[in-house]
Amino acid sequence: MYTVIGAPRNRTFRVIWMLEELGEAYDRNLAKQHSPDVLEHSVIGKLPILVDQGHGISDSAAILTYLADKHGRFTAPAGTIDRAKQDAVTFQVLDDLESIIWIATRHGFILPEERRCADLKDSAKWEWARNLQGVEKRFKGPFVMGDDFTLTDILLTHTLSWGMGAKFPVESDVLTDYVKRMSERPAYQRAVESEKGGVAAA
Ligand SMILES: N[C@@H](CCC(=O)N[C@@H](CS)C(=O)NCC(=O)O)C(=O)O
Repeated sequence: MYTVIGAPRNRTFRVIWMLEELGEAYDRNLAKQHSPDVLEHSVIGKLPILVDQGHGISDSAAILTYLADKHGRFTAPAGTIDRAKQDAVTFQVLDDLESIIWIATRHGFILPEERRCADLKDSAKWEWARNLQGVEKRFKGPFVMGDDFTLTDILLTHTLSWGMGAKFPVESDVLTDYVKRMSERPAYQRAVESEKGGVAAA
């Protein structure tokens, strides 16, 4: 039984979705960032944390990779060319999309007011739109890496949805259709329900 630490409606969703895809049992601790339960497992205090056998693992992409490798599903095997290509797209999503939306979010309402740059959003939106083109160029379909659903689909779908929610347009029929298809997956829907109730599933 895994434990997922993380209040709802943030990157914790990625971990819940992965566990639902795997059909693995988990319970949830809805602790907030920098709370004692989080700091017990990660000195940087960020969410999410996966606790497995008493060990806390931080960083959503690392957690997804760990779970995929451990269960031998939703990833190309480590040490293969296919895995190197999958990792490259994973880092592209983190570098080119997540970093943009995350900096805009921080400057929107997270940083102390005196540290926020009010005019950053326009530039971030321009860069987001430009970088989406790069993601679309690499998108194979029906999943981002081709025929198989991988952890990179979880990262990409969550990041695109995050952007759409923050009014960062996704002007690509391929990618909007993709997000729609991914969000119709039963495991995604169960993760949404878990987020609403904040209780364990599977
Ligand atoms: N790269 C990390 C980022 C984690 C992160 O920044 N989480 C946010 C919530 S989604 C957080 O805990 N923020 C608190 C902080 O930045 O101190 C991941 O993907 O898990």
